Amino acid sequence: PHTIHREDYLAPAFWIDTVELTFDLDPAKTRVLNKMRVRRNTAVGTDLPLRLDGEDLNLARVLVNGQGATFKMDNGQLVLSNLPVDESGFDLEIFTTCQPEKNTSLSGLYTSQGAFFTQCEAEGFRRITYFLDRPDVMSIYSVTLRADQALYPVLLSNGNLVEEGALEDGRHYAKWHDPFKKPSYLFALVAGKLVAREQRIIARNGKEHLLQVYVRPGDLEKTEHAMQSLIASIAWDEARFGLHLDLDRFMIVATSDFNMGAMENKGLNIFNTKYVLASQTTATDVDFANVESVVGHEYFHNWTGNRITCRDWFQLSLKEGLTVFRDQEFSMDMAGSDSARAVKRIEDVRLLRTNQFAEDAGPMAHPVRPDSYQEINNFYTLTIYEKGAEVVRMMHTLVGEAGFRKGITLYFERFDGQAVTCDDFAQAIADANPDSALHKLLPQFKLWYSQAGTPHVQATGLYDEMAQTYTLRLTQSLRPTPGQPDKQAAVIPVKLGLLTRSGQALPLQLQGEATEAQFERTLVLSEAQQTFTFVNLAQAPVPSLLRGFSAPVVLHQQLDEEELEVLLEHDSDPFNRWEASQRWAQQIMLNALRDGNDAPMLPERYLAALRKVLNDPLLDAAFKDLVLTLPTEGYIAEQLDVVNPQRIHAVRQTLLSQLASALKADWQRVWELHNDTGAYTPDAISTGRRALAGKALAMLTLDAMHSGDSVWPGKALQRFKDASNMTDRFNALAALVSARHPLAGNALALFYQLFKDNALVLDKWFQLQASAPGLQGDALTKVQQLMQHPDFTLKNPNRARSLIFGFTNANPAGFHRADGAGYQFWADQVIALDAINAQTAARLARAMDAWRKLDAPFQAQAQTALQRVAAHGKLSKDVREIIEKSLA
Ligand code: BAL
Ligand code: ZN
Repeated sequence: PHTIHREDYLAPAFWIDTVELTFDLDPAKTRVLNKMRVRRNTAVGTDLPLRLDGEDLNLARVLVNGQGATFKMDNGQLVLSNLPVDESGFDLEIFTTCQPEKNTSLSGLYTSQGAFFTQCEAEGFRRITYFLDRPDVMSIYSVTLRADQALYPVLLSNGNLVEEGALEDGRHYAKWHDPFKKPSYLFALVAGKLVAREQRIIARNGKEHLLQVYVRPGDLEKTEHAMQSLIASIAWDEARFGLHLDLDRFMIVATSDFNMGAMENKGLNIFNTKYVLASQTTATDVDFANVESVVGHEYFHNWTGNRITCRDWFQLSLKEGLTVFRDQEFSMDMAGSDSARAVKRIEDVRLLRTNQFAEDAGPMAHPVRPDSYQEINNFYTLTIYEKGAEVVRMMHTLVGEAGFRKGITLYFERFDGQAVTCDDFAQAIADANPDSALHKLLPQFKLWYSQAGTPHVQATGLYDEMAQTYTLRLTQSLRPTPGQPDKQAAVIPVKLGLLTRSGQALPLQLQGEATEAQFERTLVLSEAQQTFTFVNLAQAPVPSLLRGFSAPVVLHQQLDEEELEVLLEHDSDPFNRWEASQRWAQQIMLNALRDGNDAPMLPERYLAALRKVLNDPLLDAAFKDLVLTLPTEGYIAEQLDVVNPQRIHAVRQTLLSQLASALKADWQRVWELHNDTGAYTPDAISTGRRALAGKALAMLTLDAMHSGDSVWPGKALQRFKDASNMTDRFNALAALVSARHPLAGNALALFYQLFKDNALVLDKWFQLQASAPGLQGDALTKVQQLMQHPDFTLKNPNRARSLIFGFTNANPAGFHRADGAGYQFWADQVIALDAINAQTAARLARAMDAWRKLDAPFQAQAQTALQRVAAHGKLSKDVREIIEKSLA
């Protein structure tokens, strides 16, 4: 397989200034006429050939300045030589056809439920026409769509509609023009029977815009939340960053067949239905929050991604890390209170620490700005997105909110309309803040872009009673990752506070500093080891380090029960309050695993602390829910060098049962206080109440399985039947299923009957069963039965993900079997899916990333399954890259 290296970047040999595309849309054979104005980039050379990318295209004609041209095909590329040597440019016309209905890869032009959609990022445009399919070639697009009027009444592309009308034979056309130059990956078209929710808005600058959310007829009433989220996103970007909507018209279109969550095509965002459709009876609170965040994310790309794009795909995090940071901040601002912001931060950190840290520790570890890849689609990763967002967040921390905004302004002053690099971004933020630590340490800070892996920080504190000082020693280290044996010290902002044993904040005065009471500050760790001495402390403090998770590192710290209790009860930083509960539970679980004890007991002190949280009238329900959630099995596995998933599961289940029984009276009180949420609104407070009520119901149902009580399972079933919203209904169903209660079977059957016509709800039904322990028999058998269900298909990514990934990624105890049957199932599905949709198959392939850390019987079985996939004759390069890196 061919590896592409960042170091080999060369500017394009030609520019394509304008593109006129004419599509005759037909599912079996679509004709594409592509007229380009091409100009040589003489800075690169005057004799280089023009090499155009193409894939799965039938080529009919190539004309240069209207004349038939000679060309050759080389490795799939169309190569034209003997082109004009100067910059005056020439007309290039290419006529091709493609077969959208045969395109199951969902990349390029494809059909879904009788409509046409495109997905061009990263390299899908080459499946539509021959082109310089790279992000640094930016062009002005004019697009004419022609199609049968009855079958495809709606014809959409980027930009503004300039003309539409009827043609012969029942066909019609629409012409679109996008006034902004863009790379090919942002091209889009949609054609089909769709309806739109519309809203006209007036922006702060007085300009009117038309907003549209297109869906299939019947789904219109589920688009209000997406529209409101879009309006809120527009207002937020104006208010927070001074970035306004630059288009007359902004469209979102939903499709049920989509590889990603959504795509930020200029003016024509295409979304997975999962992130558009939401109604209280079909979508959970989590779905509502996801719609808001993904609508925001794609909208924010309009500036960070579209107006300024990436020079090459190695710079992907330039737009993704920054845009995730922006959507995280948007969701926090929308959530409102400090406590609700902290809840969002905790959720983001949980995802990062469980999944991105695992990526950093596995065979696919790569820097935020990778150095090489075989298949770029494999690099739409948590590292690029979530760790990339943390890198931006650290810059934000180092320069402050006002400084960050200045940096963003400078970034657009310098680079609007260009394709640039991560270096360009960091330089702009630093240059706008010349007095900042970021500016001073910029070259070293940028190691966050080039070094893979998660730094570990060891913190030790020493209190000197005589001197009344507290010396904090911070030591950092970073393990080797594939291709990077030696690592350098990173720049790590450590936000911290010090507390008394009774929970009061202590003033933070460093040795040698003038007295000035600060109760929170950010230390910058930039050497392998540094010590910081705080003075004037009359008692030994309890350190609250890495507040708000100020850097994406693993923090090692010895905290005893008393210290954890102080932090959990009193820390002014809600993130670290939550973190104290997690550290405590984690210590209990890791000790049990280390000691070979599958039935540990939760200490009374820990239970008492949790009880206090649960009954604290000042804390939000959402926060309580998070504190009362034990670290996941995946997170615990992350902490271990040798992983036995069955033992982790056993230990966690034991503790969960104890949490259920020891706090039973509290759970009952919580349920009584929170189970009536009134009229449905997806705001942070109501969402938190429903989450906590759901947790209480799950705990009480679980406890009933042990105590033999039938009251709570009965209440769960009743709630399942009566619920007026999907969150409550689904939580009740999940309570029965997770507890493996006999009532679960009937409830699942009823759920199916109620929602069998709603694809997104059926996905939940598949996912819940796949991720639960088997109700009767083992989980794998259940999954295999569900594969035979008439509603199951591998061709729809959402459905495949819900059932197969729901099992391989969310059901460790079901998946990791000593007999290897789970891994063999995985291998079968990777191979089957790869023949249909390589991108989705490659995602599934990654379910085995951590196989080398598995305990002996699992590891050998996993290796056998991986080797079987590797030996398969017809693997896509997507899957091959993942499997080969896994086995390397
Ligand atoms: N650019 C791919 C989808 C997204 O990150 O928005
Ligand atoms: Zn994005």
